[in-house]
Amino acid sequence: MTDGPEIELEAPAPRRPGLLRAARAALAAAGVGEGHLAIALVEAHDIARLNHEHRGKEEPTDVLSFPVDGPGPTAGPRELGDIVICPEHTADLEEAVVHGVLHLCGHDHETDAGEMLALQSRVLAELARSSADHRGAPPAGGGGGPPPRGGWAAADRTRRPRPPGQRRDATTRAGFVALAGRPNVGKSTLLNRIVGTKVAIVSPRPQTTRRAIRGIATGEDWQLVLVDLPGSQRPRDALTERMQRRTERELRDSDAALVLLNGEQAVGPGDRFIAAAVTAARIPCVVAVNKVDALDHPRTVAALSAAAELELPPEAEIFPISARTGAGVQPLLEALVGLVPEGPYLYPPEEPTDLPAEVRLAELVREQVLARTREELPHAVEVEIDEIEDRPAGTLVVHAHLWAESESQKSILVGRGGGMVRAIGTAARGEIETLTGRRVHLDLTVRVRRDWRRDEALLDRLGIE
Ligand SMILES: Nc1nc2c(ncn2[C@@H]2O[C@H](COP(=O)(O)OP(=O)(O)OP(=O)(O)O)[C@@H](O)[C@H]2O)c(=O)[nH]1
Ligand SMILES: [Mg+2]
Repeated sequence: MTDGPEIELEAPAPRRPGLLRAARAALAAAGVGEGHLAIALVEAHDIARLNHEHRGKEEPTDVLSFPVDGPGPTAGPRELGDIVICPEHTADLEEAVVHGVLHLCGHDHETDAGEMLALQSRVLAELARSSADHRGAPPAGGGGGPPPRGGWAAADRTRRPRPPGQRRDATTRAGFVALAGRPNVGKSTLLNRIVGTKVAIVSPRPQTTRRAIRGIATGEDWQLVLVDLPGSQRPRDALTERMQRRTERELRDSDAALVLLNGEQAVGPGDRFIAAAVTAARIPCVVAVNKVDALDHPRTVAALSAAAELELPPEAEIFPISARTGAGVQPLLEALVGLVPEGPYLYPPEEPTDLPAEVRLAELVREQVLARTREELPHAVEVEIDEIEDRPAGTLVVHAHLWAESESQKSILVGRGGGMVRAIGTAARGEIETLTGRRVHLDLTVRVRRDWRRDEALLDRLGIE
């Protein structure tokens, strides 16, 4: 028995699932059923250095392959080697992955009689066909045309916006959109509204979102992967430092950004800081002024003109919206679709998020903690799912625990006679049942771990990158 080849993708977030698919297809085409390889996406100066060291060429290039084990017998699964790709110098990342993988598998287009490039074309055509099938798009005419190009690296930022639902040929648009905004402006509420289901938890407390949560919205011919960023703020500990670093990284790696403002509050230094970060990331952006349901007309007008004062690229449009009621969200969505590049879908259209099940469930429990606690306590609690048991009778048994930072926090969370933890458990169980459509038994325990927010190993384990 084999689990198939193991592929490590060392790409700056967000994840690039299409690259793994391309690597698997190329391995299968080369007849490699087992082995390990790594793919790294790097900056131009890194690939230029490698190109110089290994090939004596001074300039950056698109892809380099470093095979390890040859096709002969090995003691264990084959160590295929590494592929290094520079997206900045690559027109088609999928093609680069397939090219690199075929090299690692022992093919060489410089010495063969055209076999490697023929195999590469076949793999790419097959990938294009399967992603068209996946989307339910009509098959490419006659099947003989060139495979469509992948859309990640070749983002053309000058395209005119095109409203969703309006099909043009068989092309699709897809991309990552970073939701940037101060804590509590309504980023998670908006993400859930656009995705159509609860992916990110919401609370009246600032800094509710700790991880960059991706929500996937798919229309007839577009897909937006919305990255719900933790609200930007001054880093105070390892946890908030990670949240901040994550924000900067996600912004750099996104195709577009949405700067969200809270219409109920004046534009402040936090908003200006975010505007500067978005401008520095040099990605197209739009601005949305949220919570206009709570504003009268003059206040809405004032909030919109304050938004126009932010230092953002002049083409950034401004939209008044209410994430809570949905007002104004459709035109905003259409503008966002216009900002992402043409290209194939990045995730299966039926998936609303790429969050692992454990994290989604843990967040639903944490949402109930946030709803019931005050002051410092909401920030002092994290939830970890220990185990999810799938009972044959159809019940899902979820074992989880709440981390608190001190005994006194623990006793608040447990509550008199266990009342608080029971209330959290009952409400969270309802949410988990709604999400999974299963009967759920939730087993919650409260534990103390001093300074968990500074505990890098625990943060790793909790998936807070
Ligand atoms: N009135 C009104 N309230 C809203 C709207 N959108 C969000 N809220 C409320 O604002 C609060 C914060 O919403 P979240 O979606 O958690 O905000 P966030 O920006 O994700 O916050 P962090 O994760 O802490 O950065 C919640 O109480 C929401 O119910 C809106 O359109 N109108
Ligand atoms: Mg949030």
